[in-house]
Amino acid sequence: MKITKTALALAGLLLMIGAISVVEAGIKTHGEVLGVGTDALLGGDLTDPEDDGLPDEDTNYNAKFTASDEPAFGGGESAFNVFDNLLGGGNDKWCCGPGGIAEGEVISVTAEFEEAYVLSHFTVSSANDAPGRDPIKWEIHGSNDGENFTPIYSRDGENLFTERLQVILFEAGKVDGFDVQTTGYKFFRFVTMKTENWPDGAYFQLGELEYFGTKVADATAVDPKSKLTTTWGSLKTQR
Ligand SMILES: [Ca+2]
Ligand SMILES: [Ca+2]
Ligand SMILES: [Ca+2]
Ligand SMILES: [Ca+2]
Repeated sequence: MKITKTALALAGLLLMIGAISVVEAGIKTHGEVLGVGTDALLGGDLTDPEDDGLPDEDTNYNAKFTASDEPAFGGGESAFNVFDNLLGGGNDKWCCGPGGIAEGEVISVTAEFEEAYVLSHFTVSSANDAPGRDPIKWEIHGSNDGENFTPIYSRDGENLFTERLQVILFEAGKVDGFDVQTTGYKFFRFVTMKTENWPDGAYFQLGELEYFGTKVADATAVDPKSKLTTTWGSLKTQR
């Protein structure tokens, strides 16, 4: 009887541990849908805390931007439209890549800040048309020299977007694969490796990116592990 009771208690304990594990695992998500359209954006992100950046020119932004393709605001579906605080077609989005994404090729856009920030959360938004152009394999990287980049979050799977112009929030510690950050970075890069259309047409589009974080006092601090991780150079040579 005593053994049975002990066994039952043990079984109960194991069930409890199992249930807690499931609950803990359940907390981790692939991101939280905030809604659809410009109004669903959080606003005031690090690239433009005042939300006063001009939608079609590089004025009033608090970061320097670079991109692997179409590095401009406005004048077309240019790369920096992912920072213009707007969700819509045309000059509100970045489309459509240099004729699509070939195998081993990447499409990237980078925001450089004067000081380092520890990334706490970010939003990624789909653009207005074909879901097949949405990034399905993509990563957020951080760097302090613009050359050595450390992956912060990697996504490779089914399309997360269920609607057009949809805003999805990724919070450190709450999203599977996006741990609470301890290293600050001056550069944040969004890299797309694959869309659903790949390899047939393989066009790409993205509506908006928002980065949020806390300023680091020592901006020169570089995580030594970053030297062991993927660099832009090695990504390029894989082409
Ligand atoms: Ca501004
Ligand atoms: Ca913004
Ligand atoms: Ca624009
Ligand atoms: Ca935009």
